[in-house]
Amino acid sequence: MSKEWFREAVIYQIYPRSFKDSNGDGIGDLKGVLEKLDYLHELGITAIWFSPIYSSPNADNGYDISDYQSIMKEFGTMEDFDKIVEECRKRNIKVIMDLVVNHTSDEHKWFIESKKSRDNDKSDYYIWSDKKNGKEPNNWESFFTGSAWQWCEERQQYYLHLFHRKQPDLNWKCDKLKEEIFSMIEWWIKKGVDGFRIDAISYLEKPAGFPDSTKPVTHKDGYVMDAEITSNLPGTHKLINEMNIRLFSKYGTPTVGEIGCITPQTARDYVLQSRKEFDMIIPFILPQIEIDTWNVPMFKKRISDWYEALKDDGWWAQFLSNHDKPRQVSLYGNDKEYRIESAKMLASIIHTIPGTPFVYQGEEIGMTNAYFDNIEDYNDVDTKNLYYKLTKDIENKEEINKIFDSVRISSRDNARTPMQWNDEEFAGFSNNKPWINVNPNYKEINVKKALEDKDSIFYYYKELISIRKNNKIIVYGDYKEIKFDNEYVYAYERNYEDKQLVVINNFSKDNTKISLNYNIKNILLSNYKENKINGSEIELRPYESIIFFSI
Ligand code: TEU
Ligand code: CA
Repeated sequence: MSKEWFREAVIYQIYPRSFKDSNGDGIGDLKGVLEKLDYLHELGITAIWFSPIYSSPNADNGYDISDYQSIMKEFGTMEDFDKIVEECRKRNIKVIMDLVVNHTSDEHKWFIESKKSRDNDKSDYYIWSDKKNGKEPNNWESFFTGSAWQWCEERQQYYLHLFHRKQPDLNWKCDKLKEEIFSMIEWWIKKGVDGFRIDAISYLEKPAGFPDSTKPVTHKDGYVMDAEITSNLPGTHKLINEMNIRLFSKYGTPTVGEIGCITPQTARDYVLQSRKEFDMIIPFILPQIEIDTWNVPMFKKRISDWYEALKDDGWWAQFLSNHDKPRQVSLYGNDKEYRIESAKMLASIIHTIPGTPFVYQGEEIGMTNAYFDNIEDYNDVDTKNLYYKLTKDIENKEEINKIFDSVRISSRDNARTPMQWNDEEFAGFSNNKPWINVNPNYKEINVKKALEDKDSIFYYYKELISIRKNNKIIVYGDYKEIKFDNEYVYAYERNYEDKQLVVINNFSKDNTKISLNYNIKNILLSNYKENKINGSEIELRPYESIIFFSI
């Protein structure tokens, strides 16, 4: 495996809208990020990935881009961005941009032109189709519910939108469009960005003739959610390969592709180095859909399966949180009694299994799900559309509450509440009411408090990041799961050169005893002050995690 900075890195994701507001309009911005670079430097991260900061009408919080080469006005100016790059350089922090090229906003000038007629200059920049039997061309459902097709009066045709109706899909079969996107990417590379996280990139090519999905209809509106039908088609791989050769390899710019609908086997096509596509991918190891059904054995198995499939020549991102998922401590840990222990244990795992760890803002202080009481307090299009679709014809209050509970547990807003900087009003995020409410637990959970307490989750992350930097075994070592009778114990070896690292985690709030066939030579880190080790027997307490060298 070649030694590359992106494998050794720890990447911190900023969701700019919710990170820090510098001018009191309630919306996070780039000057706010500048204020906090020292904080990130203190944590020790190697790179920042910015969720989209381009001009956007915000139908999907910046993932609907109306101009790729300007900054969203709420976030600041291009000068602010250049200043961030400059200040990051001084602190040895790299800058990774989110690249959203499956779709644009319907307010992008290309779309405004394209929709005018069937024969304008940009008429084939998007995916247009006539009516079929007086209706949409097929039964595809958009990711955000409802038909994936939107009727356009002006052009008297439908356009395709796999996501929101304000996010029309680009037509990658059009060479002129492709060249425009490629030169836009080149422009950013020349501007000095160090890498790209590439959004929803497995859907570039759509199947010829737009066939109906044959999956069963699950809702009375008749549309079918079938991400597979537009995923991973040969033309998509061909385009990514071309992007790699003409841009990313040429300039040495690492990429991480966000791929939905993937198995460890199909992932190989995206990340084996010989394929020349991506340097790493974001696999949905435990995707949102499994919120209700995930369990520890499945968690362990996924990690082994991915490792086995990609270990020879591929690489991937490791994360449990991002802006589309619930907070990790709420989902996989225990955000009440054992919030601190379980947040630290989850961090131990992500930072010591193979792959590059991604930290989502606020995770390093153990921020939890939002648990708002009213649907009106949620902002996310996905959450709202789903709630209104599911409750549409239901009158029974109890049933509605049940639906609300399930929707709010998976809501993307859980991760989008403002960063909790201190215990002042609005959590120090802003001096005005933020665009989305602050999590009510900000007085208890905030950065100021974390920085004052040397046992905080923050310092545990800092230590993990530094351990990873100083021990190549964590980056390049082989991985092997260690099996115990107790399914809640998740343990593994990492082996590299003449060293062996062992990590043991108790994924449960119950104590348990295990007997171990390893010498404990040197404990690197644990989330408990003293471990209960007696000869070869270890008693693990709730969410206990121990990282040690055995050779
Ligand atoms: O998410 C992409 C996304 O959600 C799908 O590709 C995912 O694979 C699928 O739902 C799994 O079934 C990205 C962004 O992270 C998200 O915030 C945006 O809303 C979305 O793209 C559209 O740009
Ligand atoms: Ca602001």
